[in-house]
Amino acid sequence: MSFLFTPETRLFKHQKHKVIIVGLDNAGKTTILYQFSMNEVVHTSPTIGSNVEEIVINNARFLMWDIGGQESLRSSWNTHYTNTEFVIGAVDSTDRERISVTREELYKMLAHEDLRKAGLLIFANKQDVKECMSVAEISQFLKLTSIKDHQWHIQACCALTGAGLCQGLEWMMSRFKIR
Ligand SMILES: Nc1nc2c(ncn2[C@@H]2O[C@H](COP(=O)(O)OP(=O)(O)OP(=O)(O)O)[C@@H](O)[C@H]2O)c(=O)[nH]1
Ligand SMILES: [Mg+2]
Repeated sequence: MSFLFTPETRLFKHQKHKVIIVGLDNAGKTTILYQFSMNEVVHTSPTIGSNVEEIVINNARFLMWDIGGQESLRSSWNTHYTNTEFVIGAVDSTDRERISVTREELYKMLAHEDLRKAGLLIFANKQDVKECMSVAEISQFLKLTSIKDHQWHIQACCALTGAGLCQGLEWMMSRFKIR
């Protein structure tokens, strides 16, 4: 993945694009964040509150917020929404039991006024696990084709190896170019 990450430059110095990473607990959000920022897998424990990292990709600066996904924390996700340009929704592709909870949280979030203009990148994470849900299944469960008021994209990935993360970011970057 490292080809996307460039040393900090003075270009776009003042432009910081805010990205939030949300999803149910155990989806892999923190693992994704540190793959982006350090290009390695870190040992994680459930996030209480949030982690934030500044990441520079092709001279664009991103402030990426990884927000804890436990049930008791979800009602405060909205305190992070102001000025968010992109939402990364992390889905545990092995978690069939809670895909309907994911859907509920997704639509609650997308209805929020502060995210009206935000793009949505869904990472179907943990694709390394046998018999996980495919991108097509997750798209169907989440009814993604019904989303008309946000630009969205779903990408299969494995945060442990980093597979697919780059492609997701490339889609995100391509959206920035047209805005
Ligand atoms: N097999 C597999 N495990 C993963 C993958 N990504 C993350 N994990 C594991 O899933 C567990 C949870 O990952 P976290 O990144 O802590 O999950 P989180 O979404 O930040 O969870 P909260 O902070 O509780 O909201 C950890 O044991 C990770 O190592 C993946 O792609 N494949
Ligand atoms: Mg976490």
